[in-house]
Amino acid sequence: MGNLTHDEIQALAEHCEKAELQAYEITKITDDYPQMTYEDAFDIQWEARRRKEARGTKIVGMKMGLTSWAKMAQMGVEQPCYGYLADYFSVPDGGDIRMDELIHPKIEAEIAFVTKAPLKGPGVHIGDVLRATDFIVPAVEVIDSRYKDFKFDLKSVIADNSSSTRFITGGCMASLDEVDLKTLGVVMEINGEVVATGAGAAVLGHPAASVAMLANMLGERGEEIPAGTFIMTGGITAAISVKRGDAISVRYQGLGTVSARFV
Ligand code: OOG
Ligand code: MG
Repeated sequence: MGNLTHDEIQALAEHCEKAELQAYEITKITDDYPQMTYEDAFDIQWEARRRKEARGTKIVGMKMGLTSWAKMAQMGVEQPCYGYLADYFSVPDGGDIRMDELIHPKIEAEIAFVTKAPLKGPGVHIGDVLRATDFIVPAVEVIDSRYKDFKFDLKSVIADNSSSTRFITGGCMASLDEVDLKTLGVVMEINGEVVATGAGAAVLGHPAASVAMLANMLGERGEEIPAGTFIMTGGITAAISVKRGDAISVRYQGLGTVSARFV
């Protein structure tokens, strides 16, 4: 059920997307629209996505967020959310990320899936996801909530495309029988210093559960995950703030290193 009008959805999508494109802070939407529902929040996210596609931007994948206890505790939110990834979010491994295009970025170590068969909820489970997975790759997500001081509630963050802004994909892929995603370890370093460590099971017990949840959440809107979709399953550890000049590198057990520099 939605409580906002069509015009309010349009205006709020423009409001959030402008803050993203021009890198400025806004206050959380529920302050001004306390009656906003989850359906309204997703309508705002999908409207911003539609606006981007209408300008020729390509959607290149999806992400789940707030899928680990570390992240849920850090943000004070107890439910996962999803967002889309646009073509210009993608940064090559070893590349530069421009601080002047962002507000207050943080980095997250994630496992990404690439599918080979469609997944459509409701009722999608881990078994379906494992069967539909082509391969996995390591990824680092850069999040940049448009909300002041990263302070939001779940509805507001959904409307803001779940804080999505940049991502870096590693070049080392694995099939699911080559890795144990529950015990797969990650070590995050900034300027050579270890800042966070974790293992895949932090993400809903198994990162494939995150893909299943995405399929089921999309199913509620009649949408599916098409074959060939790149999906980031959510930060394994808490997100770590970065500043200009930082060199980041995340090591994934058996899957190499993903690195970037904030300039
Ligand atoms: C929301 C996005 C969280 C993740 O991997 O948990 C996210 C936020 O914390 O700003 O991408
Ligand atoms: Mg993330």
